[in-house]
Amino acid sequence: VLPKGYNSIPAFHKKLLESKRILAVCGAGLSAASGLPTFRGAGGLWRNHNATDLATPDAFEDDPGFVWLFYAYRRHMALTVKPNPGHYALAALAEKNPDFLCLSQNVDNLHVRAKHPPSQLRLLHGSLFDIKCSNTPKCEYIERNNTADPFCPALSAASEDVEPGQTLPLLDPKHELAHIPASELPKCPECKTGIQRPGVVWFYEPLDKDMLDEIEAWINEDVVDMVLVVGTSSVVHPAAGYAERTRTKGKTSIVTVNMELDTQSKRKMREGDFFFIGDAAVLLPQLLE
Ligand code: BJW
Repeated sequence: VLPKGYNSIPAFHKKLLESKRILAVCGAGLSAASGLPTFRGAGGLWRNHNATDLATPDAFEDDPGFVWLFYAYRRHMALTVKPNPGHYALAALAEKNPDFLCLSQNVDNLHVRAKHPPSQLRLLHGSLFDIKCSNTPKCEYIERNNTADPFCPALSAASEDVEPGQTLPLLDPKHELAHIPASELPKCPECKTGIQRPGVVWFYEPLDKDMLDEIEAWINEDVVDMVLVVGTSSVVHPAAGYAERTRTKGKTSIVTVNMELDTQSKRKMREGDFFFIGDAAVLLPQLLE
């Protein structure tokens, strides 16, 4: 049974006015209205591969050229689209409330482009525009905000523009791709042995320890009055655990904004929680105005 008033905007506004410390945990659904696909569900296939299967160190080791094409295409797309009203609403909340911290799993740089204050934003899974060395953590090379598009000549197929209504050959699984050998990918300028790779966090890789410590300290500093869980399937850890872990003696209100109300979320909801079903780009401006 859903709590009474779980989707009441006036009741939410009352709680928001009373809330001092607010945490947000965002996922791919926030950027969906900007035109970027999510990971799971219908949009999560890339050339017949599950996007999540390509986001692993093993996939990169097996075929760095192919995995790089996936990331080079996502870099190109992220540069092509714009932040949406949902990103701007979160950035405006951060400007208004210094006690608001936004944790985002998104690597698309759209929070940054919406001018979200950096001190109130933590990019849990890194950024498509950071470049690391594949010898990480042994080699600590990192280059921030590299927006080269194409990233290197061998990856130019990912940055082609096509006429509206046409499919980019790269995205058509029937179109065979030439194998890109590792020798055609840029080498790390520091250790000179590894190849460069996207500065994102793949499965089984640790998140940045200092960032995790900072988040932990923020959560433990005082009661968190509200957690906004926006456009995420909440299956990937540690991101998926923050909302429930932040609850203190029933005081914390967990507010979910998602296209779908799934059974697990239904089960977890308590009195005082909210669930708004719909597009985060439409709902967040209404909720946070
Ligand atoms: C809309 C919408 C609209 C659509 N409006 N909504 C504890 C328990 C169990 C497992 C683990 C655990 N701790 C660690 C693990 C292992 C693993 C993990 O979590 N596995 C689970 C899948 C079981 N975690 C890790 O490996 C992490 N590392 C780690 O913890 O290291 C230490 C360690 C390792 C191993 C064991 C134990 C400890 C690293 C996780 C890195 C995840 N990386 C990726 C790729 C990043 C790079 C890239 O972008 O390519 O991150 S995977 C992918 O999933 C990506 C996303 O950020 C992440 C989350 O996806 P997200 O954002 O939720 O997207 P979707 O598509 O799943 O959902 C979209 C949602 O939006 C849906 O709900 C839609 O309905 C909704 N929606 N349109 C509003 N318009």
